[in-house]
Amino acid sequence: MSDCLFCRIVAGEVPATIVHETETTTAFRDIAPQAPTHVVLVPKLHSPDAVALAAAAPGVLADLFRAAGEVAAAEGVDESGYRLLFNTGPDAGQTVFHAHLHLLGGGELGCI
Ligand code: DGP
Repeated sequence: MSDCLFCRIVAGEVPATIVHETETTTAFRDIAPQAPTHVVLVPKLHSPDAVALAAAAPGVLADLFRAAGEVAAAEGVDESGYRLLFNTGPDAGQTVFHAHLHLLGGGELGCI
């Protein structure tokens, strides 16, 4: 989708600091980090949110979690711990309507 920001990052049309890439997933640093390590993992396939992605392509959703584990290890937060979350819909604070998994870590995170 040409008007989707994350599709444009995946396509290399919008610059981002890519930290990891697989056949189905691109991971890049969040532009407004909420933790010392804050990486956003997106499926290359456009889907508006995680639930829609689960319905359309569950294997790609699983790939996102697999890639998250690889990013956590590469970022050195796999032992200390990290948070994975999907904001789903406006009330949850979702601002980009292309499914994306936040990986937050690098320090103690507040409880939710
Ligand atoms: P959410 O609020 O869950 O929709 O998360 C969207 C995230 O995307 C938010 O944490 C900020 C990040 N973001 C928005 N625009 C850009 C951008 O142009 N580049 C990068 N790297 N991150 C972005």
